[in-house]
Amino acid sequence: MFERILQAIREHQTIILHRHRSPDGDALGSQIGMKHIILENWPDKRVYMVGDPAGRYAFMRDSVMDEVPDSAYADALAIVLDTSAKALISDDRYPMAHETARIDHHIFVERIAEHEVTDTGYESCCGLVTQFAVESGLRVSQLAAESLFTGMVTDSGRFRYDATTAQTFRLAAFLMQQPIDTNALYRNLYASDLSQVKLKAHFVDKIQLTPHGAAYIYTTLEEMKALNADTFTISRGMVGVMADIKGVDIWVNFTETPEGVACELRSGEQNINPIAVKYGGGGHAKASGATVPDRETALRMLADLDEMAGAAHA
Ligand SMILES: [Mn+2]
Repeated sequence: MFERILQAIREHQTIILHRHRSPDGDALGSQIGMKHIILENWPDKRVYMVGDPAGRYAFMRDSVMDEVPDSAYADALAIVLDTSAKALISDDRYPMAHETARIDHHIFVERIAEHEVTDTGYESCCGLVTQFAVESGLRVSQLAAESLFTGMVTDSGRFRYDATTAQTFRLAAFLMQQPIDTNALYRNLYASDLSQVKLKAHFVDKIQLTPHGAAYIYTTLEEMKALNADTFTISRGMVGVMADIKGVDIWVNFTETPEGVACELRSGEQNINPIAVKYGGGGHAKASGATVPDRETALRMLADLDEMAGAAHA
């Protein structure tokens, strides 16, 4: 499945790795993992990682991005990882590359590159990159294994989400042949400061229900200013406080930002992706996101989610 990408890597001396903006563990893990797979097997190639900073995943080793001049693209292969749409790619210079490739596990939105491997059967892009290494008979260094394992853990919700399959565990087992300090990893990923625990308590208190039992939280720009927190911490970071509530299958976190209202949609059973797509977003069947222009639009999305929750009960 990866023959064309493997060939493209062989044919290029410079490889530039892209992924989506506001990177999560899977975006960074696949980027760092791919970099170190290439360097382990072709030590004389130049491999660069580009994009916005690692943020809360800065604990990951080698997660600092490279400064790459435009001129580096001329002879390069650009590989876009873990990204479903062009607009989401961090560092939009990838079309300047001599050749382009993409590896992704999101629901297909549009073609991005010349050589594409997209497969929603994988819980994470890191799983796909691991499969690439296994299938191609490539050596995987300890750092690559640790990075890829991190992305598998974060995108599978600690091996809990539906997308977790026998294949997930088979590839995780392959990576675990290298020494990976899972205690340190899980502490870095899931231990919270007391202030974060208190922030969660505040958001638990804000949970509301629609008539048909969809849960939601709405945070205004004024509240955001008072909280002095970034959008990611609130939008992605707090949507989880609504998970695992009995009788609630659909939940959404609305966060006002200067650019619009960030919407994080989640579900336990239903496919909420079409509603995210209807409002210009995307993602997965049970975890999607969108940014809508204003509160009125956000409330229309909430009405759609409420209707879906109602139809499920009927
Ligand atoms: Mn991913």
